Amino acid sequence: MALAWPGRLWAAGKHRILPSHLKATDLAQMNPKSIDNRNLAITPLEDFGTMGQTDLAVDPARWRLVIDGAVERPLSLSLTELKARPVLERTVLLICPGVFSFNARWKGLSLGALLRQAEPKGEANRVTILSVGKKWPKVEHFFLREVLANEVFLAYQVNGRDLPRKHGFPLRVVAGEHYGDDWVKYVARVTVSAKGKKG
Ligand SMILES: Nc1nc2c(c(=O)[nH]1)N[C@H]1C(S)=C(S)[C@@H](COP(=O)(O)O)O[C@H]1N2
Ligand SMILES: [Mo]
Repeated sequence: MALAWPGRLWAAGKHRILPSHLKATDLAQMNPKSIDNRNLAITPLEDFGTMGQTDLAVDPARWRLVIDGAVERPLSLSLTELKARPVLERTVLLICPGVFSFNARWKGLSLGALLRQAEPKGEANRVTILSVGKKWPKVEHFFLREVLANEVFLAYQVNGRDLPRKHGFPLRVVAGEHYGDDWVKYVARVTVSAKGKKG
């Protein structure tokens, strides 16, 4: 047992390790940058909340993940190709601020490794992730450095099941240091660029 005093919040760098008696679904008021979920139980799938788009139908046989922008070698990969890559599996807490939270086991792959394969150009420092939907895709920006460090990755399974449609089938962002808003569902495209600032 790591916790000698039940209920005490220990400092782990800037992240407080939350005690195991806290329920992952009661943490919607917390800031993901300040907490550590290592002692929390996994939330069952039926207790997950959803936010925003929940009903996009993606045909996995036609879907591709495109990597483009400031890279030497743009990539286009099928779901089968992505699932053949080394697996990245982590328990990460999602917080939709003030609305819901849940702790899940996400299984997928390293976007950082994909980007290394695509070879970002020297000046590149930003990664933009877009969802499917030609007219109004969801668009979120990350630092290249956090993607290369696997702080941001891509998941095709949650709690041992293929990602349900409402949670972004076939592929979504997992970004434990970010609020849920940045966890793009129905990912289609990753564009690398060089910008002075995030956003
Ligand atoms: N494509 C897309 N991704 C999205 C959204 C959306 O509306 N469209 N909503 C975001 C928000 S605000 C949150 S909190 C999380 C919620 O993920 P969930 O619906 O799987 O719980 O998805 C994020 N990703
Ligand atoms: Mo959200």
